[in-house]
Order: sequence, then structure tokens, then C-alpha cells
Amino acid sequence: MLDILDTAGQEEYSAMRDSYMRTGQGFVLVYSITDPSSCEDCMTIHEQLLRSKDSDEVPLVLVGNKCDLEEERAVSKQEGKSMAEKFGDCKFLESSAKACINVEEIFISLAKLIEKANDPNAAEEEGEEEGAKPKTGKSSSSTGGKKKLKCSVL
Ligand SMILES: Nc1nc2c(ncn2[C@@H]2O[C@H](COP(=O)(O)OP(=O)(O)OP(=O)(O)O)[C@@H](O)[C@H]2O)c(=O)[nH]1
Ligand SMILES: [Mg+2]
Repeated sequence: MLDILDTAGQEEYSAMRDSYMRTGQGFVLVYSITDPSSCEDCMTIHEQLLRSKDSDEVPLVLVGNKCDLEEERAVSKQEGKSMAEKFGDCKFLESSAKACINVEEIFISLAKLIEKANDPNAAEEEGEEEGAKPKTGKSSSSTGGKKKLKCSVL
């Protein structure tokens, strides 16, 4: 189960950021493809996120929303991708809440990233090391369903 917190973007509420950043396990950072200043806000919020988590990497999906407004696009897809690459192991998607494009994918991707971050065998599974232990039935069942994951939409 995914517990989703939709946070208020306005500066007036920024004092609460540190507390929900510390509690959240995974984050969706959303900008508008029609508004470059919203990208800058994402970068600032990302810096604060790493400080709050005291970590170099946090399960994160960067989203360029409003992709239905192609004629008003002011941030290219490549710019979005590059920003996600700077953020490290960060998934990037463009979405439209209005046209229902990629909305579910955002949360599926984030849930996978949280599971990966929580799985002590993940590094082993991904690595090319010889003799890496095969994933046992027991560890794969740990991804099966009942754990509650906390996600914040920033
Ligand atoms: N065309 C289009 N408009 C959208 C889309 N998503 C949101 N909007 C519009 O953009 C405006 C802002 O949307 P919100 O959902 O309030 O944005 P927010 O970032 O959550 O804002 P705060 O909660 O105030 O931080 C509203 O007028 C929405 O209707 C989208 O995918 N396409
Ligand atoms: Mg909102």
C-alpha cells in the first residue's frame, strides 16, 4: 500500500518541508513543462531534500507535468531528462494530470524505487559480481503487497 502525501508548493508552507521530507520514503518532484521557473523550484527543493534526508540519493521521480500543453512548452524533454540525471538514480517522466497520461506510471515507478532502496539484496542483484546469490523465494516475497510505503508529492 502506498500512503501518498500531496504537499503544498507555496513558499508559505516551506517551514513544514523538513518534517515531511524526513518522514517520506520516496518523492515525486513535479514541475510544469510550460514554466521554467518551476524547474528551478524543483532544484531548490531537491537540495533541501538531500539535506533533510542527510543522503546523496533518495527514491525520486521527476515529473514534467502538463504535457497536454505542447504548444505552450517552455521546457524540453531533454532538459527534464538532464535534470533527472543530475539527481542520480532518478526516474523521469512527462505526464498530464488533465489528459491522464503517465499518472499511474509515476507511482508504480516510485514504488519500485522505494522497494529497491529498502531491499538489502538490491545491490547484489544489480551487480555483475560472480557468485552473486540468486534471489530466494523468501526475499522476493518481501516485496509482496502488505508493506505501507510513504510517498510525498512535492
Ligand atoms: N493543462 C493542464 N493543466 C493542469 C495539469 N495539471 C494541473 N493543471 C492545472 O494547473 C493549475 C495548478 O494545478 P495544481 O494541481 O493546483 O498545482 P500544484 O502544483 O499542486 O499547486 P499547489 O498545491 O498550490 O502547490 C490548475 O489550474 C490545474 O487545473 C495538466 O496536466 N494539464
Ligand atoms: Mg497541490
